[in-house]
Amino acid sequence: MAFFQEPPRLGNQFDDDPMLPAWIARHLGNPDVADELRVLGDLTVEYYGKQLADRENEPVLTQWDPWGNRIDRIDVSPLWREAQILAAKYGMVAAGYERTHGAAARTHQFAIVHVLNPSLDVYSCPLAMTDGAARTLLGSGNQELIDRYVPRLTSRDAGFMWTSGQWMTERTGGSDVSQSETVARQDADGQWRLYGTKWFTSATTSEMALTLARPEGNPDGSRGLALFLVELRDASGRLRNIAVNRLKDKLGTRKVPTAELTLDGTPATLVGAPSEGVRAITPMLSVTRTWNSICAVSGMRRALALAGDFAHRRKAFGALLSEKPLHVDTLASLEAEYAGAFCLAFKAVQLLGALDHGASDADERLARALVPIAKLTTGKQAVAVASEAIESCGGAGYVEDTGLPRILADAQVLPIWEGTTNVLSLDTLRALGKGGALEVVLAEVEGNCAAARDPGLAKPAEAARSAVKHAVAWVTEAMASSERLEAGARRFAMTLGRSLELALLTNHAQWCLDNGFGGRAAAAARRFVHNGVDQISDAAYDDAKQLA
Ligand code: MFK
Repeated sequence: MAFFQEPPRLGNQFDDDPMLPAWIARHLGNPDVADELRVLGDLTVEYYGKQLADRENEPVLTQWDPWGNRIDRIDVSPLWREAQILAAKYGMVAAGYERTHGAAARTHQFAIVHVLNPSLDVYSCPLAMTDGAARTLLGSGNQELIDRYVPRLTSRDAGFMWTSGQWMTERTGGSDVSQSETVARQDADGQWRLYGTKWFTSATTSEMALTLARPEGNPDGSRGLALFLVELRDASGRLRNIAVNRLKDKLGTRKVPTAELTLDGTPATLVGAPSEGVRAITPMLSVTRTWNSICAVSGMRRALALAGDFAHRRKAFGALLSEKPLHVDTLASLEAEYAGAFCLAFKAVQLLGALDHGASDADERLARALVPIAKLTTGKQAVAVASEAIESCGGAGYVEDTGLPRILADAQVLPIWEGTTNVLSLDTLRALGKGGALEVVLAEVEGNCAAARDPGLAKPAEAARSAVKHAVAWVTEAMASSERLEAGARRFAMTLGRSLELALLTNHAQWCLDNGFGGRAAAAARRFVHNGVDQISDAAYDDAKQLA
C-alpha cells in the first residue's frame, strides 16, 4: 500500500491556544466568555475548511455592463460574503463598544478576532478600518456624523452594519502622506467635492471611507490636509463620481479587493476642521495598528497550530517529527515568540480599552508609545514565524493547494501596511520624545518584572530589565546626533518591543503558576531569552553608506 501523508488538522482554537484561556481567565474572569470563545474555536475550524475550499476565488472587478455603461462592480469571494455576516453576528467590531465587560470590552473583542480571524481570509482589513472609523468619529466631536454612522459601524446586525475604508495612500506615497494631491473644493451650495487619485484603497467594497484631501487654497504639507467622510454609493447603489481603475495584483491578501480609485467630484463631508487632517486621522491609525498586532499574533497561532499538528503526523528517519529534538527545539523557539507577541499585542488592546474609558495620563503616554512598538515588533515576528512554520512542513509548506503558503504571503503585509517597520521606528522616537514617555515604558518593564517571584523567572526578568536599560542609555546618548539616532531607531524600537514582550510574559507566567495554569508560559519566557532581546548596537554609519 503506497504511503500518503495525512494533512495537518486543527483542534478547538480556543482550548488548544497555549495563551488565550489563561489570559481570558486573568483579565475577564468570566466563564461565559470562555464558553463563547470555545464555540468560536470550533467555528473557526469549520471555516478553515471553507477557506481551503475557497482558495482560488479572488475578487473580480467588472468595469462595464453589456450595454457599455461604466459600473465598476467588485464581486468578492464567497468566503468574504460569509465573513461579513459572521463579523457582525459575533461582534468583531461591536464587542469593543459594548458595555457588558466595561474596560475589558476591548480584550473581549480582540479575543474574538484572535480566534476567528485566521479563517476569514483577511476580512480583518475592512473590520480594522471600520473600528478605526468609529473611534475617529467618536473622537471628532461631530455629533451629526456620530449619530449617523457609528451605530452602523458598531452594529451586530449584518443587514444594518456598514464597513469603512481608509484612503490615505496616493501615488506620492503611503508613508509620507503630506504630499497628497487630492483636492477638496466647495460647491456654491457648500457641498465639498474631492478630486484626485487614491492609489491603495483596501476593501473598496465598504459603504463609506475616511480620507484626506487638501481644501483648495490650503498650504502644502500635512497640516494643509483635512479629514473627510465619503459615502461611496448613492441610493441606487451607483458609485458617486468614483472610478475603480483596477484591482491591485498583490503578493498576499489576495482576497482583499484593494483598488486604485479616481475621485472626480466625489461628494464628501468634512469631519472636523478644514486642516490638520493627519492629526485628525491618528485615532484610526492607533486602532488599525492594534488590529495589525492582533492579526500578527493570530496568524502566528494558526501557523503554529498547523505546524505542531503536522509534527505529530509526519514520520521521518524512523520517528515522528514531534519526537525529534531538533524539530522540537525549532518549534519551541517559535512558540516563545508567539507567547511574547501575544502579551504585547493584548497589552496594546488593554490600553485601547483604557483610552476608551478615560485613561490616566501615564496610560495615555504608554499607549502612544506602545502601539507603534507592538505593531512593528509583532509584524516582523509574524513573518519570521510563518516562514519557519511552513518550512517545518517541508515541501508541503511550499505547495499552494495545501493552503500553507498563503499564511506566509498574508503575513508579509503586516510589516508593510499601516506604517512600515522603519516609519514606525521613527514614530516610536517621536512618541518617546514627548515628556515622560520613556519613563512610563521603563516603569512598565520594571513593574512586570518585579511581579516575578518564582526562581525560574529570575533570568527572563533580568534579561528584560537589562535590555530596556541598555536601550534607554543608548537613546539618551544618541540624541546628540540625529544621524546616529535615526540609523539606530529600528534596533532601539525592537529592543523596547522585545523587552516589553519578555517583561509582560514573565509577569503572566507568574500569574499562571499562581493560578493553576501550569509552567508553560514560564518555559516560554525562559526560551524567549535565548531568542535574543537586546538588539542595541551602533553599526558604523560610514559602513552603512558604503553598503546601501
Ligand atoms: C490586519 C489589520 C489590517 C489593517 C487595515 C489596513 C488597510 C491598509 C490601508 C493602508 O495601508 S493605508 C496607509 C497607511 N499609512 C500609514 O499608516 C501612514 C504611515 N505614515 C505615518 O504614520 C507618518 O508618521 C505620518 C503620516 C503620521 C507622518 O505625517 P506628518 O505629515 O509628518 O505628520 P506629523 O507632523 O508627524 O504629525 C501630525 C500630528 O499628528 C502631530 O501632532 P501635533 O500637530 O499635535 O504635533 C503628531 O504628533 C500626530 N501624530 C502623528 N502620528 C501619530 C500622531 N498622534 C498619535 N499617534 C500617531 N501615530
